[in-house]
Amino acid sequence: MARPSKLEGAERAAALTALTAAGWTHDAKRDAISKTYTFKNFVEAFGFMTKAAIWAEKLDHHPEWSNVYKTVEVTLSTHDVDGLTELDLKLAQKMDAFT
Ligand code: HBI
Repeated sequence: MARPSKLEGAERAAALTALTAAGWTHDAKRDAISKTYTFKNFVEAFGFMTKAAIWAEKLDHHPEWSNVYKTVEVTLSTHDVDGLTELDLKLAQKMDAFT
């Protein structure tokens, strides 16, 4: 699957506004977005990761993430273009939709 191009200009600004409102933070240096999710317990956290993994496979777009007990730290960026693309937005939206 061809990688989309990096988000630029107004589209990028609008995306970052929406993501920030949803609790994501932007790392300008890496041009990546990160968010920490906290769940009721480990099983809930792992269930989230399972659902996200299915979407990552569907999108052929994978998170950088770590899990400690009921917390999942997620970072999204498109490695092939070293920055944010619409795939990062899509996966972030999917993750937020099932939390
Ligand atoms: N996931 N986040 C992210 N970024 C990529 O560039 C990427 C990926 N998953 C699979 C993938 N690229 C493949 O298309 C190959 O480019 C590795």
